[in-house]
Amino acid sequence: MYSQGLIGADSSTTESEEFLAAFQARIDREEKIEPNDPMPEGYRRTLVRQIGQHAHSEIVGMLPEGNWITRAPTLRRKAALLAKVQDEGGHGLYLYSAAETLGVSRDQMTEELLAGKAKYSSIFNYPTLTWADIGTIGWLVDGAAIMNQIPLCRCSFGPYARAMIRVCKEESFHQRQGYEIVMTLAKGTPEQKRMAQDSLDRWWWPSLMMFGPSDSDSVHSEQSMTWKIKRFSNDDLRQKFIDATVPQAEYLGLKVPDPDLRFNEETGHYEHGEIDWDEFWRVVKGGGKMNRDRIADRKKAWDDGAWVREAALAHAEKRRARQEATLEAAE
Ligand code: FAQ
Repeated sequence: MYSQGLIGADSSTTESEEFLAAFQARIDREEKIEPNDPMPEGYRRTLVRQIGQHAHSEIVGMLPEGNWITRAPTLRRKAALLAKVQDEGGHGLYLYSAAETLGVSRDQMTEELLAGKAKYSSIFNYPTLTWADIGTIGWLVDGAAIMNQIPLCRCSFGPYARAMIRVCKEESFHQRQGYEIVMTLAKGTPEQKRMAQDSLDRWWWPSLMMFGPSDSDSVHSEQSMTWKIKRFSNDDLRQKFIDATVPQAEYLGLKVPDPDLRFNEETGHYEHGEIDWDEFWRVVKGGGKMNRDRIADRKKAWDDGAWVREAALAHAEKRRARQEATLEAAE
C-alpha cells in the first residue's frame, strides 16, 4: 500500500514564507478556502488524499451492506437498507466532486483504488455474517463516521465542508435505523439477543480503529489540524465515540467486549483496553478478510459500467455539436 495524494502533485512549486504565512492567516481567521484560491501544494495534496480516501470508503462501504439487501427480513427493512446503500453512493459522488475541484479526476482516483494504491476505511474489510451486522454497522460504523465527520463540516476547504453538512444529516438517519435494528434484536428472543451480542463482539474493536492510529503514530494529524482540515485528533474523537456509545450498549443490555473498560468518575470518561494496532495495520495493508473481494467487486462494477460512461459522453458530445450547429445557423 502506498501513501496517497500524489496524483497531479507539482513537486516543483516553491512557496515563499510570505505566501505560507498569508495562507495560514486566512485559515486562522476561519476563512473558507475555495478551489481557485492560491493554496500550498501540501494543503492541496492532503485534501486530495483525505477526500479521495473518504470517497472510496463510501463507495466500498456500499458492498458489505449491499450484500444483505436481498436477505433483509421484512419489506420495511429492505426499503430502508436500499435507501441507505443508495445514500452511501451519493456521498461518494459528492466527495469525488469535491476532490475534482482540486484538479484530480474521478478516473484517476478510481484507477488508484482499483490498483490497490489508494486507501479506504479499514472497517469495510470485515465480512457481514448475519443480519445483526447490518444493525451494528448503522449503529457503530455510521456512529463513528458521524463523530468524525461533524467536525469536518467546519473544515477549512469549502467544498469538503459543504458536502459534509448533507452527508452528516443522512448518516444520522443511518445511525438511528441501525440502532433500531439492534434494539429489536436485543429485546427479541434469546437467539436474537445472542446474534446482536455476537455482532457487537466482532465490530466493536474495528469501529474504534476507524478513527485512525493513536495520536503518537498519526503522521498527518498535526499539520491537518494546523490547516483546520481536521479539528480534533484521532484519539480525542475515538474517546468521544466511546463515551457516547457505551451507555447505548448498556441500554440495549449488551456487553462491550472490553474487559478493561471502566468509567473514570474523575475525568468523566471511559477508559478502554489496548487496541490491537497490529491487526489495524494488517487490514490497512491488504491483509483483512475481505480486501481482495472488495477491490474485485469494485473493479467489476467499474468495468461493467464502462458502457454507461461512454454513452453519457457520446450523448453530451452530440448535444454540444447540435447546440453549436444551432448557434452557427442563427449567426
Ligand atoms: N483505515 O496520519 P493519520 C463511512 C491511514 S466513511 C484505513 O492519522 P489522517 C461512511 C491514513 O490514511 C469512513 N487507513 O491520517 C459509511 C494514513 O495513510 P496515508 C471513512 C487509515 O488522514 C458508513 C495513515 O493511516 N471516513 O464510514 C485509517 O490524518 C457505513 C496514517 O493516519 C473518512 O475517511 C483507517 N481507519 O487521519 C459508509 C473520514 N485510519 O494516507 C458505508 C475522513 C488512518 O498516509 C457504511 N478522513 N488510515 O497513506 C479522516 O478523518 C482521516 O483521514 C482519518 C485518518 C481520521 C481517517
